[in-house]
Amino acid sequence: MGFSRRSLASFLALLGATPFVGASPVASASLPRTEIAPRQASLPPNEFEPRPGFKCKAPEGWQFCNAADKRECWVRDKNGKEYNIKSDYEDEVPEGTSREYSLEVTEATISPDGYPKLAQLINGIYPGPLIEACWGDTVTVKVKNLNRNNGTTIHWHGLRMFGENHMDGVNGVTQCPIADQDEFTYKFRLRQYGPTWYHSHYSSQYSDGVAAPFLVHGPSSANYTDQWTPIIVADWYHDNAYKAFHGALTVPPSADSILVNGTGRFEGKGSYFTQTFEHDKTYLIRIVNGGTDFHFHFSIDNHVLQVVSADMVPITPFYTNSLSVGIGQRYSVIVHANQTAAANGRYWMRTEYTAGTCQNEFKKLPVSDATNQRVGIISYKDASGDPLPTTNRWPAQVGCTDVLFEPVVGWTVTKPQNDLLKNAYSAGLDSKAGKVHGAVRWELTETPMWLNFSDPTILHLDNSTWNPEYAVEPYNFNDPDGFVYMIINSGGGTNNKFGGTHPIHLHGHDFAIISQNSGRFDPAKLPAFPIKNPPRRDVAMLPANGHLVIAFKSDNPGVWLIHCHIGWHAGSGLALQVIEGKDKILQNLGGATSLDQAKGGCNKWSASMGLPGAFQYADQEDSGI
Ligand SMILES: [Cu+2]
Repeated sequence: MGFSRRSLASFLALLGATPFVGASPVASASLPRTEIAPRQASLPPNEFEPRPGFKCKAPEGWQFCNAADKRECWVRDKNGKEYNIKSDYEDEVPEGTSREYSLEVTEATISPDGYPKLAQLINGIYPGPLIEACWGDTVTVKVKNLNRNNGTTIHWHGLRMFGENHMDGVNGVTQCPIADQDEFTYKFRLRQYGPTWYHSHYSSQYSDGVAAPFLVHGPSSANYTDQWTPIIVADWYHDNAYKAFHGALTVPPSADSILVNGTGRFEGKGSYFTQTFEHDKTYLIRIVNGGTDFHFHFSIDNHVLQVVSADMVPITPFYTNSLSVGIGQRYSVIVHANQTAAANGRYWMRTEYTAGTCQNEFKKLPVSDATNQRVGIISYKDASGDPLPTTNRWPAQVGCTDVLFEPVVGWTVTKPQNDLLKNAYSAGLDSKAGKVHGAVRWELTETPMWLNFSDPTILHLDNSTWNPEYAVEPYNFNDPDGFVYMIINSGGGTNNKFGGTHPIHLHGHDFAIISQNSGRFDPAKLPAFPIKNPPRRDVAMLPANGHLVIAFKSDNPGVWLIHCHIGWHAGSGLALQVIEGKDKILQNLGGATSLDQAKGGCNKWSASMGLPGAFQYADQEDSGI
């Protein structure tokens, strides 16, 4: 098909016809409607505006092919090779451009819900600035820490970081915290596309505001006319997050309000998140759960959600009226603005939660108070009259389970390379082990994680053993196309742990979900091999007293964290480090000098610790992540 299109374009060019800018010819009436090229008359074919004012750029001779009625296509190279929704993005990534961003982490008082709080911020705002790029781009981000009392790092959540483990931004694992006045330059290639976020991995810091949206433009499995940049939905704590964590060591803290892109309400103050719809347009809405202890159900009254991607995995579209979003998970949904039900033209957007095993109940927003879990107002362009919607919610959706879906590009998962029983873990609260570092802690191995910021694992690749508190698990397997399995049971284990629901997040990989259910996993009950196209993502829910079995490809040597994304649980110690292909890591990163920046950063961090007001080890009361 690509060949015939090129031939037609060349033919038209020979005739002197203007072969339009963009992708394919519009001159021929015989072409189906989906062949209409994007309207970007002022741009050369190798440039494209996915949304007004933001430009994607491919090399000379390439042509973008994405348009409102052809979202499955992205770009064609000089030879007509097409990168589209069916491209296996693990192997095929288009050439993009280079982009640079500069971030500063500071401290300032903000009142996102009408209640002032001394927050930690990126470039002075919460959420921090959107990092926006296109599939195949290389991004360089300089992060400067201007926060006297704290270190920082920035983690690029859900990005594969293929061969870029040293850019993963986890203190104690891939680098030391960035010291006050110091900076760290992250550089990585965007091999996937879709919405995500970036956040501090320095203790509880992201809960205080060091979090921001990240968007990689690319193709979509369904068409849309308009789009929102990602919205971050999170629980917000008026207490300083470190203080809240300190409380969490005995009693889990309660959040105060729900923020949608930094807007929320508390005791009658603050405001709703607002957006406008135009009749008959279709909106690509990107939702990020950037919470600390908040699992929500997203819905818009009277509007159906067409779900097109989960985490950064494009999926066969499905419809739902309410979507369950765990912490760290991302979804793209398309909403058709086709409603006339509300006389005043306004509709509620809701983020409803389920207390209990999902999360702790909010202080002044009980789970039964559905009224105040209405967080946004969608107004049609012709809306008039009552400024508040009067619409009713969809039938109640509860629980904290993941939806099932089918990726567009499927994996065929073969049997495990590893001995399953050696990589089975129990996630839970280790009450039997008693107090560790002064508290009863959550853990994934039989030891709660406890990292020394000044001594990241990546600088000790020659070790054959590690401090048990680093919770290091070596994974040395040889077949990069083969699969490594990990069994995570909730509760139980030799320490007879208390189970719970946990959003489990793996760095550096997507994983296939092999089993996710109630009860302990029985290895005798593995499905028949090969497993064709299971759901795949980078955060999945571990059900309370149930199990989650994941399989990932051991194709990305490095030190990768897997952890619960409930901030209090990760801080308590529910994490382990996968050391993947230990002997290949350095070579994979580009040799020993690739760690020079990490080493230099550690020297500055160690020196800074003696300064008054700065972090001291005596102050440490969490795992470090
Ligand atoms: Cu957890």
